[in-house]
Amino acid sequence: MSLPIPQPPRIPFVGNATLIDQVSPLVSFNYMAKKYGEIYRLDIVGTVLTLISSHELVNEVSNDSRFEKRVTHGLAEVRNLTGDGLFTAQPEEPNWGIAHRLLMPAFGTIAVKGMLEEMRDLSIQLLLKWERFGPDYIIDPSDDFTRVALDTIAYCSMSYRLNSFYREEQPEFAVAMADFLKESGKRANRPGVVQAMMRKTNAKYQADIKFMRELAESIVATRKANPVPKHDLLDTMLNSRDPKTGQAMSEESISQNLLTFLIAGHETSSGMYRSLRAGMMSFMVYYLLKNPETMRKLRAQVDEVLGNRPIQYEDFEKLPYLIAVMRETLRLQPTAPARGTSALEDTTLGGGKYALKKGDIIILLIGTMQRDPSVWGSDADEFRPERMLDGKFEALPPNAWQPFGFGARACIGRAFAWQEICLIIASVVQRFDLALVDPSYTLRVKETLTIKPEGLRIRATLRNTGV
Ligand code: MNH
Repeated sequence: MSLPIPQPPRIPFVGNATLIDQVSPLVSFNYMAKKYGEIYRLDIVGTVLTLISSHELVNEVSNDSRFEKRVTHGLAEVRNLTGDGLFTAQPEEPNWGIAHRLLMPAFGTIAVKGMLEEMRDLSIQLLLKWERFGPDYIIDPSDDFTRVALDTIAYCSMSYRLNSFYREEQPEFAVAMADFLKESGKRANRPGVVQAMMRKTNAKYQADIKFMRELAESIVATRKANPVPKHDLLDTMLNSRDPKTGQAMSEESISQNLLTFLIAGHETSSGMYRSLRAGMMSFMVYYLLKNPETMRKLRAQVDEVLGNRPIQYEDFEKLPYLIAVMRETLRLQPTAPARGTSALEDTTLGGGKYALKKGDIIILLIGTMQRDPSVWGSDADEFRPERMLDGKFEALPPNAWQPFGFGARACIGRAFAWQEICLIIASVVQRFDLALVDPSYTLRVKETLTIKPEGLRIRATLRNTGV
């Protein structure tokens, strides 16, 4: 006999929809996980979600032979732009397999190593900005990290310069993307009749899609007409073949995937376009400034390995403390804090305890899971990179740390993000003394599960090291 899955009381027609905060749904989801436990159900205007948050259940669901990603709700609306591109493809769509097999090597560590100098080009723009504005300038780290992250992916994927550091405002493209994503989320919660009447909103939505599509298509067309010896992701997509079927990617699929790279490394909970990497780097800076002993250890390692020369690929493996800080930051603040999957057949969870039906949608609350005391102990909420040092990290139970998703549909950009963040944070620590503008600044409880440290402001003073 299976146990009933807890569910808050329902209201006619809307079900449990009113329990979800419109600005930060994850705050509500995690609050309910505390109240109802490791598994609970919500009915959102007729769509039933099963939310899980313990390590045991997340580990069980992380199994490609029993569960698979299904693109529903807001993500299904994102298909209006990216179609069956990697991130928004349904598992049975053939273009997913073609793009996945063809692109895996292009996102592997060897290929990403070849992008180091392109990444450095953009990281230097950030370093120079902080240096030239000087120690009195108040930095919004999340803003400048967004500039560097967005420009880096546009440059490395299609050799396109967004030049965010040379403008006050976000590039037009980033604004269109943010508006598109925000509207996609809203559309998912609107009845069709209401949607049809919103003529102005719909026209703006279509215009944003058209603008982004045309930009991507023109970049592809220009490259096709004038082949240049650039080994970027666009080059790979135009010139490689799927090793399994021998097929090339269609031009449409190439455009959709270029746009996918800009979306998939992005978060949707703030109104702005913000990269997951920008969020992660901002949280790293926050934790380093709040934990001076950690900052001291990191600085000592960076100084010892790099001295005053620019970081090289070979240095990354000599900075295990930096890696531990990155892992621990993504544990406490996974910038993609939830993912969805679905049951392939009728099944049970927790050793027969909970019954699931084929097709049931399961939301994995990764942020809560990565603080499960049964894995992380009683200091699970504390920032302690020592627990992530080599050896200890490898000895963790499977899927206890899962900020990049799982299995076939796991993040393809992981090595890319990792290298870029190593490069930027090591260079920042090497070059600057950082300080909080308001030393009493703390992450507000309500915001710990949103994506960026709201209101974080810092100053950067050039160190006297000759770098
Ligand atoms: Mn990324 C999928 C997290 C950076 C491109 N990414 C995922 C998933 C998570 C994730 C979680 C799984 C989503 C799901 O199950 O529905 N990604 C991250 C994080 C960072 C990140 C935490 C940075 C930090 N991702 C990037 C970057 C790129 C990228 C950078 C592109 C260059 N991610 C992807 C793509 C997918 C993905 C593409 C979809 C892969 C697939 O389904 O085949």
